[in-house]
Amino acid sequence: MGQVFTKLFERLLCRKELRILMLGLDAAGKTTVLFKLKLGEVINTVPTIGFNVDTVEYKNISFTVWDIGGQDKIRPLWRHYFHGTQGLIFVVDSNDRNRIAEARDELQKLLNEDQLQDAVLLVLANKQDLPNAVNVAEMRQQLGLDLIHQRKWYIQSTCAITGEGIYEGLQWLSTNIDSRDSGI
Ligand SMILES: Nc1nc2c(ncn2[C@@H]2O[C@H](COP(=O)(O)OP(=O)(O)OP(=O)(O)O)[C@@H](O)[C@H]2O)c(=O)[nH]1
Ligand SMILES: [Mg+2]
Repeated sequence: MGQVFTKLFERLLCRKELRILMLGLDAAGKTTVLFKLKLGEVINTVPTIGFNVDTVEYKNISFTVWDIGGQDKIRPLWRHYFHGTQGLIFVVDSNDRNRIAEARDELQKLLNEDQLQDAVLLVLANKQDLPNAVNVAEMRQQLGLDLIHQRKWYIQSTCAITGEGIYEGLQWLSTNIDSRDSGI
């Protein structure tokens, strides 16, 4: 009951709370994105075994971001975090040309998940600072994004180290998730 009132109150104040799930292959840069958003600085990351969760305030929106480790052995754990997801951020290492096909396969699996049917999709083509990085147009094609018609999606080029592009991504999420769908 208390929670219902809190949500009503937040709605009256036009505050939004969004649940965001951030996934992608290991070493794509997810944790770097999260730390950059939270602290505004780059922290040396170690591979995530399990998850990090943090709340990021941007404009009048509170993003609860779940960052789950991407190593192949722990990918089966991803599904435990699907419930209630309004926005999926899928991070890809644009410099890791050999694993773009693997990233595409994992993304396709996610898009087929029942619990993620209502989630909008933001792809971060990360590590754009590296000279061998695949550009956004190529990434979009290689991930098969143009074949997605049933959901809102967007691809943003980013460099998690400098933070370039990350806020543009949040901005897109904030305007494309209809918070009325979150229900009270
Ligand atoms: N050059 C460059 N390096 C990056 C960028 N983003 C992340 N990295 C580096 O890539 C490595 C992996 O980054 P993480 O953020 O730990 O990757 P992750 O996706 O959280 O990996 P898992 O936790 O194993 O799933 C680290 O050494 C980061 O410093 C980027 O935009 N550019
Ligand atoms: Mg990590």
